[in-house]
Amino acid sequence: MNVADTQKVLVADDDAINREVLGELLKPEYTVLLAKNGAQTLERAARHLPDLILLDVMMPDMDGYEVLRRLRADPQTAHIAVIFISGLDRPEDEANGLKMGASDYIVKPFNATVVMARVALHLQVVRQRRMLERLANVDGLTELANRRRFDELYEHEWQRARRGSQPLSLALLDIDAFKQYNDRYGHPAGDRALRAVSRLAAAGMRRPADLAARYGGEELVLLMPETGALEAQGVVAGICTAIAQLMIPHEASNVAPILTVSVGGATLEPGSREQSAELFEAADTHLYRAKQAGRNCSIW
Ligand code: GH3
Ligand code: MG
Ligand code: MG
Ligand code: MG
Repeated sequence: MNVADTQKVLVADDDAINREVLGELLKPEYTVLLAKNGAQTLERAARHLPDLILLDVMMPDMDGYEVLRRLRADPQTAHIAVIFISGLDRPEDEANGLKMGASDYIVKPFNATVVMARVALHLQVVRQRRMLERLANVDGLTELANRRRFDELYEHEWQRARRGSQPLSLALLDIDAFKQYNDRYGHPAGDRALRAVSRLAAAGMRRPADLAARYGGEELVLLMPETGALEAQGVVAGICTAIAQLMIPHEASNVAPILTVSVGGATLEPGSREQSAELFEAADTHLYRAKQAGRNCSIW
C-alpha cells in the first residue's frame, strides 16, 4: 500500500494517555488524527473525512453517543465507520452502542492486538463498501458517472433548483457517425475515442456540483446546477472546441474528416413549472435537431 492509499483513523478520547497510546499503536499502519473532545471530533471528522473513528463514549463536553448522532445527521460524515471504545463494560452499554450504528464496541482497558485487529477488519469493510459504491455508480470504460448515478443526481438537483428558484442546465452530447468510426478503425479505437471525449467532458465541468455522466453507448449527459443557458452554452462550446482540437481522424465521416459531436441542451429557468422528464425530453429533442441540421453543432 503506498502513502496515498493509507487510511485515516481519528482517535477521539478526552484522556491524553489513551490518545497517546492509541495514536502510537495505529501510527505505523495508518494516518492518525487526534481529538480531545466531542466538538473537536466533529470538526476534525468534517475537515479530514477519516475512514474510521475510534470514539470514546465518556467525554465531558459531549458524549460519544451524541457525537455519533451528529456525525450521522451530516450527509458528509454520515458514512464514517465508528468504533466505540469505552470503560462502560455492561452488555447493555455495548448493545446500545451497536444499536446506535457503531461498527464495533471495544471495552477499556483494551488489548492492543485486539484493537489493531478490529480496526483492520472495519477498515477492510470500508474499502469494500467504497468498491461497491464505485461499481454501482461509475462507468467502467469512461470512468464517468453512470446512468444510474445521473438519474439519482438529476432528480435531486432538479428538486433543489425548483426549491431554490435557480436555473439548471442539461446537455446531451452524442458522437457523430460513431458507427462508421468503429467500422473504419475498429472497436478498441472507438473505445479510446469515447474515453478521450469523456475525459474532455469531465474536464470541462466548472462547479463541484456539475456532473458529466455516460448516459448510454456514445451518448454523454452534462448536468449543470445553478447554471443558466448562456453559461451552459459556453461550457459546451469549450468542450466541443477541445474535442475538435484532439483532431481524431475520422475519414469515414461525412460530417468532417475528424471526430465531432452533436449536442442538445435545455435549461430549467427559475420559476418554470417544467417537470424533470420534460426538461430531459427538451434536451433530447434538441439533440435530434442538431443531428438533423447536419451534426457537429449544438442546439439549445
Ligand atoms: P449519429 O451521428 O446519428 O449519432 O450516428 P452514430 O453512428 O453515432 O449513431 P448510432 O446510434 O447509429 O450508433 C452509435 C454507435 O456507437 C453504435 C455502437 O456500436 C457505438 N458504441 C456505443 N457504445 C460504444 C462503446 O462503448 N464503444 C464503442 N467502440 N462503440 C460504441
Ligand atoms: Mg473518556
Ligand atoms: Mg452517435
Ligand atoms: Mg447515440
